Formats: sequence, C-alpha cells, structure tokens
Amino acid sequence: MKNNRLIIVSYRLPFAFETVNGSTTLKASSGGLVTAMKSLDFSNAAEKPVWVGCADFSRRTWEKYKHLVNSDFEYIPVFLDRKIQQDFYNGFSNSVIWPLFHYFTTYVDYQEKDFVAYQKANEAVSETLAQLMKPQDIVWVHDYHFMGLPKLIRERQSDATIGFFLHIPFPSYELIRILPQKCKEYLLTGLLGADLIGFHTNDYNIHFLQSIQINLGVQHKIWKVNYQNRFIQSDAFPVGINYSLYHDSYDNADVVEERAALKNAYKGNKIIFSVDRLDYTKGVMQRLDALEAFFRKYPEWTEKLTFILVVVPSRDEILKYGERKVMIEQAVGRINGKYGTLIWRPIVYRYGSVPFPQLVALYTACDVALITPIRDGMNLVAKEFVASRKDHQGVLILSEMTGAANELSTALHINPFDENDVADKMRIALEMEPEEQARRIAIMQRRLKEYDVKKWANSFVESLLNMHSAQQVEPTP
Ligand code: GDG
Repeated sequence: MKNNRLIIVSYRLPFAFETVNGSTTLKASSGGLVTAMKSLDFSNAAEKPVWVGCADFSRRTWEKYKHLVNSDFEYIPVFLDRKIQQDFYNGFSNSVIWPLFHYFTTYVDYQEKDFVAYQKANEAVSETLAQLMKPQDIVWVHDYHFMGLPKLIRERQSDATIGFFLHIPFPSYELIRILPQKCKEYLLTGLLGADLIGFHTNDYNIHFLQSIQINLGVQHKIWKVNYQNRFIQSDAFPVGINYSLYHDSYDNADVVEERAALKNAYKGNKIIFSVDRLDYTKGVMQRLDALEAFFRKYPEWTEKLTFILVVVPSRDEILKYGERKVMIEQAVGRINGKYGTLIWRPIVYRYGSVPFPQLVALYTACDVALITPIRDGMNLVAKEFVASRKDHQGVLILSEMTGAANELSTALHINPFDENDVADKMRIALEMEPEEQARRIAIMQRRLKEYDVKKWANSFVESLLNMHSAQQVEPTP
C-alpha cells in the first residue's frame, strides 16, 4: 500500500538529550506513539519516514549531538522563539485547549498573546513542512497543539494527503462555544483541512460534527463532511497499546524480581495501585476522597490494605499543576495521619516516574488498579494494567469518564465524583473471587490483543489513503 513517504508531526520528538556532569546522552522515548509509528509498513517507500516536532534543545545541541539519534526516522526539529514556545505550549495549548476540552472551564486562562503564539507555532511547523513535502507524502498530524496545521498545509499544497488524530476528548459543542469566535473558527476550519480526522470514541466524533454544524454551518452525512468542495471523513479510532510488550513482560526476570520484592514488602496486605501524570484531569483528589470514604465505611480493612500512589511530574511551569501537587500531598499526609497506625501507612506515595520493569511489577503485584479520571481521552494505564495480567488476576476499577471505559466493559465502572460508590466498588474488587477476576480480565484482554497499537495505526493510515483517493471523485453538491 505504502510507496508514499510518511511524515509524522507531534509536539514532542520521541527523544531527549540529557546532560549530566558535562556529558550529553540521548534518552529515546518508548511511548505508544513511537511503537505505533514504527509498526506502519512503509518498507516500499523510497525514503525514510520523517518525524517533525518542536525542539526542546538548542540548535547548537542538535548540530553537536544529532548523530546520537537512531536512524528509523529522519527527525526534523522546529526551533521556536522561546517566548512563542512558552505562550504556545503553556499558554494556549495547555491553559486553554487542554482544560476546555477536559470540561475544566474555570481553569481556562485565555490570553490574546497565547492565541497569537499558537498560530505562529502552527505556521512555523507548516513552513518547515512546506520545505520538505513532496506530492506523494502522507502527513499525519497528532494532537491539540496543531489543530490549525491541516488547513495551513492544505493552503500550500491543495492535493496533500493529511490525517489528524486528537488524543484528548473532543468536548460537547457547548464547550466550543465558550471560545472567542476567531479561536473556534481557527481550530475547526484548521481541522477541516485534513482528509481524515480521528478521535478515540464515537462520542468525541459526534461532538466534533455537531460543533462544525453549529459553529460553521458545515453539514455532515454518515461521518463524511463536504467542505469547500472536498470530502473529509471524521471517525473513531480508539488507540490501542503494545499488547504483547506488556503481556510478555510478566515473565521478564527484572519484572519477576521487582514483583517478588513488592509482594514481600506488603506481605499480608492487599495492594491498590494507581499511576498518572500530575494532572487535574486524572482525578487523584477524588481517588483520595474515595479512599478516605473506604476506611470510614470499612474500618475492618485497617492494616490490611496499602494504596500505592505514583504521581509523575508534568507541566510544572503551569500554576494549576503546582497547586495540585500541594493539594495531593496535603491529602496524603492527612489520610495517613488520620487512618494510619504505628505499624502501617494506608498510602505509599511516590512523586516521580518509575522505570518500566517496576511499572509492570506494580501492575502485576497489585490486587486492584484504581483509575479515576474526571475526563480522559482514552487512558492507556487501564489498558496496560489489563494486558500485563498474564496471571488473569487483578481487578480494574475504571472511571466511566475515560475513553477506555467503552472498550473495557468488564471493569468495575465508577463515577469519580461518587466517593461512596467508589468505596463500595473497592470493597467488591478486594473481595472478588479469583474465577470472576479471571473471567473479567480474559474478556478485556481479548479486545486489547485484537485491537492493539499496530492495528490502530494501520487502520488509520488505510482509511486516510482511501479517503484521499475518494477526493478524485466529484463531490456531491
Ligand atoms: C494522552 C491522553 C490518551 C506513566 N507513568 C509512568 C509511565 N507512564 C506511561 C504509562 C502510559 C502513559 O505514560 C500515560 O498514558 P495515558 O493515556 O494514561 O495519559 P496521557 O499522558 O494523559 O496521554 C490520554 C493518550 O494521550 C494516548 O492517546 O490515552 O487520554 O490524555 O503509557 O505507562 N511509564 C513509566 N513510568 C512511569 O512512572 N515507565
């Protein structure tokens, strides 16, 4: 299928340079997007795939150390002016789009200069693309940082093949209405520059279609939009995970060792586990409220349960994130002080990321994974937990506000605001029979194995190519 060259655009490039004691090394990212993009079969293409993203290093560093970067892709960093980068990323992207699209309207901090920076950053990337794009290239743009980009690419190259995937929720049109007119027009018409627009769920897709209808008067029919004499497909492509990586890691020596150490450390106790970036959307405070409700309602669990809470630093230059850290740490201290005993702490809290083997050891040593986002586009942690459980044990408690809840139908679903219900579900999970745990895990594993990250990436690109071919057909009036 793919003689064409693939160009990926995402905010971050999949690597970082780290300088310690004057010596610089490369840290490659092993996230889901890298696996997905590597799984695409462009082996017939004459040229290597290209990955374009914003540089978080200087031009000097790049020139000096680019030889360290592996050669699966040709990487093109875009160097933005420092102030533009700041206002584009911390400003409009993460203080307007992120909170608004996750329904945190009161956290939206709109500033004109940030919107200007967002447009400039999108233009800078389109400028870079213009210099490297050839007619047969396929461009796949990722996420909310670049919603204006499909249109900018289209303006320069009218027959380009452009796909866009949104990794966060697309909210109800009522939320889009909150944006100043020029912003919503920029974002919505920006997306309509693509041939294919992908979302995690049907609901997000419907929200998008309603938004363009209400805000732009653009009609749609069976997931197809006819706009400015072009067809655009808008559809759901729920992102999967690298299933076999998580499933097979169960038996890796370092995972086995870490798991044994954890089980030994918490011998006699059940373990509840969660891991998230520090983000107000992830519902960590609601999780702690539910834990408190649990110990209040079920005091017989005192000294019998440990909640391991891992919170990974994120976006710490933004005030709302720093505030959240303080709130979480105060709540952890208060609950440990109130419910702990001289020989036991209910919560073991770590602020910092854990290495991959330890992450899988935690997924596979725990009895319950407690995942309570207030809103989450998908939530890969839930899927990774299920995939890791080669032993077919463990119970997933999952917020119904995550995209993942649609697919993970045999998890115990909760509303994160209903602390009593979450507490009751915790008890049900902790007391669930092994046979019932195995039944639920097996159903979810079948789905995750079948629709993994490779399937996701390949089905998106297939649909994109089909859609682009359909442009050759005269659009109906
Ligand atoms: C966005 C959307 C959507 C986390 N802590 C550690 C660690 N992680 C890894 C997990 C997982 C990833 O980070 C987090 O993925 P999520 O999906 O949970 O969340 P976001 O970062 O918010 O991602 C989200 C996703 O995009 C994909 O479309 O699902 O809704 O918000 O892979 O494993 N990995 C290691 N140590 C950690 O401490 N090794």
